[in-house]
Amino acid sequence: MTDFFKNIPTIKYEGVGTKNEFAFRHYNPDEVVMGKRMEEHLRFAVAYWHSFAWPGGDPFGGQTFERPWFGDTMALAKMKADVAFEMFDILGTPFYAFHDADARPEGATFAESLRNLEEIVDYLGVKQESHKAKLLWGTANLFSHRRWMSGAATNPDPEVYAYAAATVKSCLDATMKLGGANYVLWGGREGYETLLNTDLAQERAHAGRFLQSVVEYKHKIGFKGAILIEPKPQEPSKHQYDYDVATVYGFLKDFGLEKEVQVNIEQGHAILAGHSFEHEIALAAALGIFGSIDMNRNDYQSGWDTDQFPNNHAEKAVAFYEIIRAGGYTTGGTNFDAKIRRQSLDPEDLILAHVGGMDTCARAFKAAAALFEADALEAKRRERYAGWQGAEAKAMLKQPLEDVAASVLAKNINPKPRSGRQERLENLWNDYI
Ligand code: XUL
Ligand code: CO
Repeated sequence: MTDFFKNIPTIKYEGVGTKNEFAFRHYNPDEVVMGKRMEEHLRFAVAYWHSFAWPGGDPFGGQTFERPWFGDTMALAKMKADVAFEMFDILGTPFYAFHDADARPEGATFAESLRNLEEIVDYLGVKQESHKAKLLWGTANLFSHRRWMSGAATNPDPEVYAYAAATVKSCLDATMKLGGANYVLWGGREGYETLLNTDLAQERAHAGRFLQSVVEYKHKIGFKGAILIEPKPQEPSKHQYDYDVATVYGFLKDFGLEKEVQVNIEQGHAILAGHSFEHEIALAAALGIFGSIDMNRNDYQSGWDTDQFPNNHAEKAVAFYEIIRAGGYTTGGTNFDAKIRRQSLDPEDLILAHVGGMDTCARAFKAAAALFEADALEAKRRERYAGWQGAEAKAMLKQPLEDVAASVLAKNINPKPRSGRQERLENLWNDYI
């Protein structure tokens, strides 16, 4: 035991009336909703990078956090893992997610980094055996080190492509060893700053081949989890190839991977792409590539990916409604890709940020589940499309254009516009929130 979280109790569900800061008001892991425990519906995960590796910097200032495990030695990496699992125990979160660079010290060579990764993975494996938290996903950090500044798989230098391949292989091996449910690829540097120095066609082709080789390797080693791409339109690159769900789907189709790879959708990234979170989830579900989510919120004014904890349940309920419509998670989960503000220095801040985020999601989920179970919105949606249930309407979809055109004249078709009833449906939503 470390003493980092000393005096902080295990967080329990106490319900809405409680005045106890260190309690859940809405998240009761054992409550059964739609036939399943909340814990199994929501599958919460803590992000190792924000909570344990991020020093609190912003573009104008460096480290604000002073954590006893900061530093580049294996002993400190193990202390970090100890603290991480103490936090998972306090929160009762069933999952965590990490990049190689969050968990192990960087070595002077690839071989040394690999040895460090293997040692910390063994350590995490032992931790998993005696604690509840398991791995939701593993991933490779292919964006922080200067070697990645011009891209990883899309780098003009073939040696960087090779280094990226070695890195992803090592992280996929680590994820498999830890029984991870998914493997994520986020390409923050897979994009460009200026077209003046960029061969876009070649970079895209390399990204496609890289992903194919990752999928081939997954099958070779028998990794049963899902491979997930996390779309984001920009930041840190000026333009990123995995712009949004629609772009990723086109890319997967192009390289024959649409049945092999799904998406990890992040709230803040959806907003940066000019969409809503629920749009991205609904589209992924419609295309058969919905995998998992990174839960957070962006600042509404700054236009940055501020990765704040969610605190608006009404906003998140619409997203959870789409997840419920999609049939819920299979391998995926709700990963808090969220960080406390750089002024939030205390260990309590870290715990209570997650408590608030989990409560916000639970409250949102319950509202969405109640509305879905009441079938109120779905009944209205079915009614709106009911015309397509008729045999003639169905047959029309098989007819050539000129036959459909002829039917308008033959039957004197003259459609009557009907209300979309948006405000009435919004009022219905409010009844459940
Ligand atoms: C960056 C981001 C990453 C990915 C994993 O915006 O979301 O943390 O989730 O690399
Ligand atoms: Co993310």
